[in-house]
Order: sequence, then C-alpha cells, then structure tokens
Amino acid sequence: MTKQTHKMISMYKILGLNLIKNGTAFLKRAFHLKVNKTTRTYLRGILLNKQTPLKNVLFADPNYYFVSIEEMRDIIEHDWTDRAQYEKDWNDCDDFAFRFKSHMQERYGVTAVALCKHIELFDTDTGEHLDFHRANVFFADENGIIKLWFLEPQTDRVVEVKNYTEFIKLTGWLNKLNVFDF
Ligand SMILES: [Ca+2]
Ligand SMILES: [Ca+2]
Repeated sequence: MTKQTHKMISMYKILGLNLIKNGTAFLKRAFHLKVNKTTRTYLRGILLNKQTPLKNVLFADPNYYFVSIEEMRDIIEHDWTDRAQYEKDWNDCDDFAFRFKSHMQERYGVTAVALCKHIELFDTDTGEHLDFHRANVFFADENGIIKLWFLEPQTDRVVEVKNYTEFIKLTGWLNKLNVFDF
C-alpha cells in the first residue's frame, strides 16, 4: 500500500464516521421528538391485557422510551430500512428487524421497539404453514393511550396488535406472533 493510499483510507474512515454522526444529529433535529418514558411493569400490563404469554416477552431494561404513532409513522416512512435489497443471510428478515430496532435506539433514543422472533407464517388462503419469520413490534401512543403495533420492516407496513392470539394479515401472509425481545 502506498503512503498516499494509506492516507486516503484513513481519511475515509474518519469521514465516514463523521458523516454518520452528523447525519444522526440532522435527523434528531429534524424530527424533534418528544420521547416519553414508561416502565417494563406498565408495558407487561398492556401485553397481559392482549393475552400475551409473558414467558414469550424479554425485556432488557426496567424503563422504556416511546413516541406517538404519528411520529413513528413519519420516522418509518423516512427510514431506509425497507429500501434495502433482500439478500439471503446478509439482508433477510432478521437483518431488516435488527436494523430498524437499532436505528430507533441510536438515532432517537426510542427503545420500546422489539425484535419479533420465530413468527410462524401461514398461507392466507389455505392456512398451510409456509415458513418462520422475523419482524418488529413496538409501543407508541395514540391520543395518549399506549398501544402495541406490528411493523413489517421490509415494507414499512404497520398494524395495531389488538390481541396476541390474532393472526396478523400483512404482506400476503398470516403472521402468528411468538417471541418479543425488547
Ligand atoms: Ca421506510
Ligand atoms: Ca440474516
């Protein structure tokens, strides 16, 4: 490696990180979110009301931070997670879900977003088992009431989860919820 190339590589490393850091600051300023705090205990209560088996829900923290569903929809629309090209192993369902959760935490301090793991997919017409899947669920308030939402991070589609046991019809399949990892 020439001295010149070495210098260029060093510069790209610094520049790349600075662009990301500044980009995060721009996004924070543009969305200007008012992040609300709640507790794991409160969220467990909401989940219990939806017939969620709490053994299937993992929490890393005692407190969680969330915004309104209007703000979440705006963020989701602008976030580029869904625009990535699907690629087996490298960029498939688990990677879309990881990326969305980490974007929300790193950029906005919104942590009430979970990886939704081991979702079972069924054919909408025949009810036949198709595959296992990963996506996201998150908490966001609507008119001051905290609700649970399901996000398909590959398509930006969001629906409210009214009951854990209901199959979610989205993106051409029926999704049967399983483990939530907050
Ligand atoms: Ca998007
Ligand atoms: Ca993967």
